[in-house]
Amino acid sequence: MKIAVLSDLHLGHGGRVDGFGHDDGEFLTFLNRLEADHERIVLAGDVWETLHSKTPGKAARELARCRAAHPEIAARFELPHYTYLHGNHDFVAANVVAAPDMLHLNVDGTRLLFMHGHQMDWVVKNARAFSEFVVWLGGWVMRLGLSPIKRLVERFEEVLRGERADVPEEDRFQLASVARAAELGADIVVTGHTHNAIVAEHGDRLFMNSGSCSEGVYSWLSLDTAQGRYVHQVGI
Ligand SMILES: [Mn+2]
Repeated sequence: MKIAVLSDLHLGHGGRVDGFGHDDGEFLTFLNRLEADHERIVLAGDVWETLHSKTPGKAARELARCRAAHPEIAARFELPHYTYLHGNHDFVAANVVAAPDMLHLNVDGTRLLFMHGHQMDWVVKNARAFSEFVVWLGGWVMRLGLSPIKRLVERFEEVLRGERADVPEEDRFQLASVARAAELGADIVVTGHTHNAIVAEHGDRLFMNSGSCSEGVYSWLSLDTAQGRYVHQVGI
């Protein structure tokens, strides 16, 4: 089976705080190509940016607003080709559209585990209200056009998560994901969340991160269980 994975689109309500950064029509063309070549497309969380309202705590209303700002993409994601898992920026989708936080698949003898990845992020796990507040502040940083501050905060978050892109065996986020895969009996664990695309072997298990399909970059994963081909792709 061929499965494509996209995450961290951060589709917003339009304007300056919308980090999606793709033309909707062009993005639909990209989705057409993915659909033609993959039997299933997993949307691995942070699809919608529901934490960037002007005043905090309006996630459900914000989800509706984001969907209204990108109506064709919202409709496309409803099709049976797609499986939507929620992330921490669209946590509210768990309640509003019953988006689960994990997907297990067992195909061609390979056991796959998909999840956004906030489950392995201690800041989100232990201080969700605080992390949502930081994201909300980030919305104002974007509104005010302070991108160096945004990059600084992102770097700080990478350090908190213990990411080590250069040394997978010391990357705490990857290790926690692989440990979760071992617990749940999966051979391959697929996440998003960090916005850092990676395919890394950890013993007999494989860690994959789809990166972020936002800010004009087409970052995605292609999993071919029949061929045993698991790759990160950039571009249409
Ligand atoms: Mn996330």
